[in-house]
Amino acid sequence: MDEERPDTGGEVVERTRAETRHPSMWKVVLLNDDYTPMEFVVYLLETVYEKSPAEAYRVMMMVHTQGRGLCGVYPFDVAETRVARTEELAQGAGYPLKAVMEEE
Ligand code: TYC
Repeated sequence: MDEERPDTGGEVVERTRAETRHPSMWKVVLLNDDYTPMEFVVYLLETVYEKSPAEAYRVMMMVHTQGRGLCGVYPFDVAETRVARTEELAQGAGYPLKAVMEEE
């Protein structure tokens, strides 16, 4: 018999253990390139990622100097939407800017 699912003789057994699993969170990480203007990256961080001007500048400089920087941590759908919006705006402006999602 399967130990995980004891034979209950057809009875429905209620689970009493609290459900402790929760949906994973996703990091949105912005990547550096040589072409996207710094002002555009700051604008994007302010509008798409709701950063203050100072925080947007800090994240932009982190990406510029370290190659990558954290924009935020979100549920999957929110992260996906922000990455898509980032690439839409960048592509529309003719810049190669990329953002990626990483599961926490
Ligand atoms: N490295 C770019 C430049 O010198 C600026 C930049 C910053 C580009 C952050 C992308 O995610 C980025 N113009």
